[in-house]
Amino acid sequence: MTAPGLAADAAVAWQRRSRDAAAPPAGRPLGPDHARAAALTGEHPGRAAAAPATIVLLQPPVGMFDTITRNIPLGLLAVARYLHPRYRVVIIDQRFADWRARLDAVLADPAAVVCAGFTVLTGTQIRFAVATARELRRRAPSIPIVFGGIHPTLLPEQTLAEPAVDYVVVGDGELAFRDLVEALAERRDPAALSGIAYRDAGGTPVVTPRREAFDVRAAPRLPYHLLDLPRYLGRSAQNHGEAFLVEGGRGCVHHCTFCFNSGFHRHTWRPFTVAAILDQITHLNRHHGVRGFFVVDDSFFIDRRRALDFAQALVDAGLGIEWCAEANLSDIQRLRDAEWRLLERSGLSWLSVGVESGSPRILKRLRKNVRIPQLLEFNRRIARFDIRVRYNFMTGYIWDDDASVGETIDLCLKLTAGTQRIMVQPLYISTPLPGTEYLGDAERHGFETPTTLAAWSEFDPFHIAGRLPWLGRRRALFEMLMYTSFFIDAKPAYHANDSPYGRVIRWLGRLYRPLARWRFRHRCSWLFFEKYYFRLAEWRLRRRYRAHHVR
Ligand code: B12
Ligand code: SF4
Repeated sequence: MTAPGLAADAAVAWQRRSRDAAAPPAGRPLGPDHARAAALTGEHPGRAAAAPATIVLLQPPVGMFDTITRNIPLGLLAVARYLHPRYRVVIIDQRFADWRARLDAVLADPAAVVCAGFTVLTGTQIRFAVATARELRRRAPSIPIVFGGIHPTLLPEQTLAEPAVDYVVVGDGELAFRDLVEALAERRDPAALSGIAYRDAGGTPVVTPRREAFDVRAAPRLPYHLLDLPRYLGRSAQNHGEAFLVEGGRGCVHHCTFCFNSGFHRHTWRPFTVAAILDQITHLNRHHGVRGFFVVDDSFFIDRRRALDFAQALVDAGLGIEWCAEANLSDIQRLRDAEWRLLERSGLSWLSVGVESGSPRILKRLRKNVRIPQLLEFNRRIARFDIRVRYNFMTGYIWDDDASVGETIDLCLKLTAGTQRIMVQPLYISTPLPGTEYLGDAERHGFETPTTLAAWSEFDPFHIAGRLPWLGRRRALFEMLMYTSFFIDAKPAYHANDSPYGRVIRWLGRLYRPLARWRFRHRCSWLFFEKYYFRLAEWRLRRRYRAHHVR
């Protein structure tokens, strides 16, 4: 039998290990019989006496966002919760300069490594993940390489066309990856497992049936000690001082056509319990001094009762922390003033609300259930509370015309007028992403969907415009709106850090705001120097990557 999904060298190594399977080497996890024997002899069950086998998990850089934030690699930590302590789990974050030394240390004993796993979003992360996977394959051909996360889940076959990828974990990684690791460690053929993809003996990708969604209520606490936590404290991309990621729920019941949720979570939502979210927050606050949290849950307010119970629990716990969350307007506009006051008291300092366009016609196309009059009413109400709001907008939609762009510009300026607390997310150019209905719309309008993993690596909002045929000569307009929108409100003040460079940015941002708003309103691309600010940021980022030895 040939090992599925293993590239040639790795397959040879797998077969060699399979032959030796009867006597697992010291340091390897034990099969059930050995585990029983180990329990009898008083050894730690499931582990040999020597060092446990290693699973190495890699977080590649994300792209431009690395200039302002380093969120914890939550996806990797989530899968690690079922591996540790049975295995030695090493999480390597390539956004930090020491990643290569840490990888070298792991590779000093490649035979101890059961597999290497990468987390991969669509966009820049793919480039770094593939480059590192190829290097790993060259240096340690016996180590099976696994890709997981949103992009490989949505396009498993295409991901497997990359020779350096042996397996894809499809969907929630917790149990599927645990089973795959066990199979690899015990030299079993993983072909029978659900929730994975591999290449068969002939090299054809095989995607096994998807697993049932992971029951998040059963999830044990994350093994935070696997990370060097102080590195992740501080500024975040959420326009907020500190916004440490804590999971609050998975999926979303809404049907927005551009969102990964329909392909990945299939319109379902799985909430963590209030107790579980609070437990993570309390632990992080008490033991690691974290004071600001971002509750990752695309539908946090869909169950109003749970959201308010969470707020009450925070008030009762008296931790004095701040938190922020994402919200759908239709869910939060029902909240009463007393409920907003409770949320305010609980430390809710930020809300991120998806609006997406100022045009009712476009909103209908996107199946976004936002009504502009209700949005304006909400905006007036929320101003009474000490809660900041960031509205998310995009432009460059297939159906955007002069009128709809004008409606979006007007709405952004109206919502943010005369306040430091209300902001819009930069107006990124809408990107057709895998697994979305919008990608189908885009194809019907002449968009060429990438056919390789590598081609998807160019899909980030800063570099997508050239690929969207419907933008035509208006590309410059949409790029101008994207870059200028960074400066039309108080964003620079929130994003800039306390370094001398950050202080200059903050000061320049305040000075420039009226002019940026004027440019934005009048769609003026003349003397468009904002773009160079981002070119400079990109240049600084490239230098940093080079210094970190990430290609
Ligand atoms: C935090 C976050 C970020 C962070 C970085 C996240 C990271 N992983 O590095 C920052 C702020 C930097 C960021 C940036 C961007 N993001 Co973002 N972000 C998120 C957010 C809010 C939470 C991610 C998270 O931690 N989820 C919780 C964890 C537990 O889920 P998970 O990562 O999916 O992991 C599970 C599985 O996927 C799997 N898994 C994941 N990794 C691995 C690895 C292995 C080995 C295995 C086996 C399994 C596995 O197992 C995990 C547990 O079940 C999501 C929204 C969401 N609901 O997920 C958007 C989201 C991921 N972002 C998205 C986007 C579009 C962006 C941006 C392009 C935004 C923008 N407009 O500029 C940029 C990326 C820029 C670029 N491409 O160059 C999209 C991604 C769509 C896609 N096709 O990839 C999402 C889904 C938002 C959305 N609704 O569309 N983002
Ligand atoms: S409400 Fe937000 S998370 Fe839900 S489908 Fe729409 S865009 Fe996606």
